[in-house]
Amino acid sequence: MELETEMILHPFSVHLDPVSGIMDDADNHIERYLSKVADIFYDKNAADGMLKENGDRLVYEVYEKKIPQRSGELQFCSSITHPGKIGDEYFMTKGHFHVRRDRAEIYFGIRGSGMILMEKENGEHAEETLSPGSVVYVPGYFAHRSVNTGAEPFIFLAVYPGDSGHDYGAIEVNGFNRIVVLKNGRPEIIEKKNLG
Ligand code: M6P
Ligand code: ZN
Repeated sequence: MELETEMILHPFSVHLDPVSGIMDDADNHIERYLSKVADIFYDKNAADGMLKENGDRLVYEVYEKKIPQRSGELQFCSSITHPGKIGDEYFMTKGHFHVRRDRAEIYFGIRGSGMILMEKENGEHAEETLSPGSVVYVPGYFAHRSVNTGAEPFIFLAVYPGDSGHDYGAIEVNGFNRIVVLKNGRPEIIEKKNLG
């Protein structure tokens, strides 16, 4: 019984600034710079060129609370993907599967606008736009990546089961099958296999 009581968290609240995306009292602040995520963009020369000409850039950041990684609890974080492009491809997150593949995730849009790319291991895919006030449901088994298609920071709250875990392995090797680029003045989803 002692152990069970210890496992019960004390209720708490945090403040998530809707303009900056900063979560007060976060336990973790993850910052992903272009130099560390350059490989996720399809135009490697454009990424290299940008690094050489403009130096490093913050592509996205995440503020999260430290919640026990067990079923029953909920992980949550604020996600801020900055505006920018590598060549014609928008700034985006690395993307991941959940270690426990069946675990779902909810995104609640706070600022800016973007697209959530989702892909299953069998190739099935879906894309949803996310903007302030909208909610995207990412079912289990879908890898998910967020893309900032706007001119301001793309900020949302993410909530997912405590024991989901992040699996980057397959994504790091193969990436996603689709990318989001600026074409004819608007975001367009392109199949990577159709790129020249
Ligand atoms: C969202 C959530 C987080 C994730 C973050 C960054 O906020 O899905 O769990 O960590 O995006 O994405 P990634 O981990 O793929 O780099
Ligand atoms: Zn996730």
